[in-house]
Amino acid sequence: MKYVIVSGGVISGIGKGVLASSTGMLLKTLGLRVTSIKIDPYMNIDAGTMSPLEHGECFVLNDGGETDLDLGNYERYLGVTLTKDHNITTGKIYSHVISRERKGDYLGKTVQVVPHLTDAIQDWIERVARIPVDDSGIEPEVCIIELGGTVGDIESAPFVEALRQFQFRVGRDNFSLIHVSLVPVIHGEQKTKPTQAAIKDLRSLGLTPDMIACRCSETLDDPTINKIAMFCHVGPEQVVNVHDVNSTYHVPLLLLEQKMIDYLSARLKLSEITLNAEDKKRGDNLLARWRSLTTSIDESFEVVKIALVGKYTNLKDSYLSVIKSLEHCSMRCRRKLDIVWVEASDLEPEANETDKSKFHSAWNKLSSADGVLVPGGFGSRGTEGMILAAKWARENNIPYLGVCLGLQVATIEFARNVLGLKDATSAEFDGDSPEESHAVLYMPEIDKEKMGGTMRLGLRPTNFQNDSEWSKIRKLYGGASEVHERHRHRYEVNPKLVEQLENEGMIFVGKDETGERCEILELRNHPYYVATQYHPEYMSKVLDPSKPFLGLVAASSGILDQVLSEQTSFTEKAEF
Ligand SMILES: *[C@@H]1O[C@H](CO)[C@@H](O)[C@H](O)[C@H]1NC(C)=O
Ligand SMILES: *[C@@H]1O[C@H](CO)[C@@H](O)[C@H](O)[C@H]1NC(C)=O
Ligand SMILES: *[C@@H]1O[C@H](CO)[C@@H](O)[C@H](O)[C@H]1NC(C)=O
Ligand SMILES: *[C@@H]1O[C@H](CO)[C@@H](O)[C@H](O)[C@H]1NC(C)=O
Ligand SMILES: *[C@H]1O[C@H](CO)[C@@H](O)[C@H](O)[C@H]1NC(C)=O
Repeated sequence: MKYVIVSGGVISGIGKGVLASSTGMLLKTLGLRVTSIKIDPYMNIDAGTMSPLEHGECFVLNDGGETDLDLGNYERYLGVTLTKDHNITTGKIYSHVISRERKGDYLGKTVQVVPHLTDAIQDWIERVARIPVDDSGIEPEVCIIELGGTVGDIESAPFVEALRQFQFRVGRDNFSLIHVSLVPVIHGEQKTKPTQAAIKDLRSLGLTPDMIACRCSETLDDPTINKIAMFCHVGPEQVVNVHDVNSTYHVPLLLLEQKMIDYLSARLKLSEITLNAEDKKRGDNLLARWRSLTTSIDESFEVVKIALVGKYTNLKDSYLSVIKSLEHCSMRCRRKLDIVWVEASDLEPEANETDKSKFHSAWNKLSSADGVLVPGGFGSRGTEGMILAAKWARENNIPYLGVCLGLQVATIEFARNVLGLKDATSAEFDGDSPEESHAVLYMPEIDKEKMGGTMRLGLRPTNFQNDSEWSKIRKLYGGASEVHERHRHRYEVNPKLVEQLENEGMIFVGKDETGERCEILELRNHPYYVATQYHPEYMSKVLDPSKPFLGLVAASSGILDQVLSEQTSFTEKAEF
């Protein structure tokens, strides 16, 4: 196992995650199997209880783990499936050590940060790195470890110390470190001081950078590179220039141009790993597809405009996977993506009274979009606005995709305006509403009293129903009879209403394995009106976009028929 550590200095939020996943993706093009681990130096044990307002979206894994959105980045770039063990938080590690101490595993010794905590971190890394992350079930050969935060923080100190020891545990040929730094441009001059200071901090903690990746708004000048090399005690070929590019999908090619892989390859003696011809071919194929993808970004000029109707639309991080899925699909459809953010509550009639300009601008944005997306969410604020958006899309033949809450509002809208059940609502929006008005109800098997861990989480199967051959969403899935997607919900469509809804043309084409729980709905006489109870965005990959999203973007671009005819059989999975 070869380990590539990606750490950061100067400030956080300079694209360490993108750099780490791009490096992993490039190593994959050599034919290697790559996995990744994210270290988060915060005390929370998991991200499920963290506010999306503060922390961005909560990402859900196959095994139901709710994690930080960075793990999503790795899944999307590397085409892998990670588990909840692939993120290490300070809280998790401490609680692991403390519970071992309680069990008496340390035989009465004084339990300390060094060596007990640092050993626990190293053991954890070694164990998790070996977990197979793709369909082959083969142990990966390279593990990318992203160390969150910045080196030198109090928070990350135990992890830095653990990594320092780890380089000796695994040996020099098996450990390399990429440090991401920032080169600010002030009055037209590229400043290297922050980078010098960051590298000094790193060295004083016992870690030596193999590569220094410099984030800069512009291309680094040669004198800057030489200066960094000289003051940081590395060769100029070890300074990588990561300037701003058209999109983050261009970063792997930027790194490739700078021969980063050649350097890493020599440094880690990657050529000693024996690969069969098939793996090599898969790597070449991956590189070719990535190249054509980035050209398609540069060459798409026609715009597709998708209205995203949600709440807190000013906090775009809380919809990160949704945005990424839309990006993947628009690249596939060769369109430039324009997301119009519509605050759902601004669509409600009350907004017409309180703030006319917001109300009009929200409706203006909604009605000028090519397609409408209502993503998942919790709580009741803005749901009336989402219901109005679903109605707009249904009545005006505008492509619509509803995810989770988006499926529930579509059902309520249909129940109210087509079935004439004027009081239809969800048990979530109004707890005091009479039971017979519940088009959406609390999942019966779930205990209402406990808040944490009571959701239906993770990968679950959905079966397409008999007589659903006409369904566009089924065709998008290559005519599959069963699909597996990730869930995160507490409420579901009332099964008692299904027959009535279906008689009027809202067909539940996908249900869970019991045949009771509604998973996918689709309108028969509509260009594209699909909603899913699961969250398809969590499994979207750069080179293998999520199908329900692909349908939305293709229908909104007017090329759904073309995409449907190209859709390969489900068994023939995209080669990653
Ligand atoms: C790297 O790891 C391999 C196998 O895990 C081991 O045999 C080798 O000695 C290590 N390299 C060094 C320089 O320690
Ligand atoms: C960025 O995109 C433009 C067109 O949109 C293209 O001409 C240019 O070459 C791209 N730049 C890079 C670095 O790919
Ligand atoms: C908004 O309110 C005005 C009166 O204040 C009313 O004339 C108008 O019809 C309302 N617009 C909509 C779309 O409800
Ligand atoms: C579809 O029909 C077949 C045979 O009629 C039956 O065995 C199967 O259970 C049905 N599947 C579903 C999902 O209803
Ligand atoms: C990662 O997060 C999940 C849930 O968010 C948690 O259950 C798991 O223990 C975490 N893994 C580590 C290694 O901290």
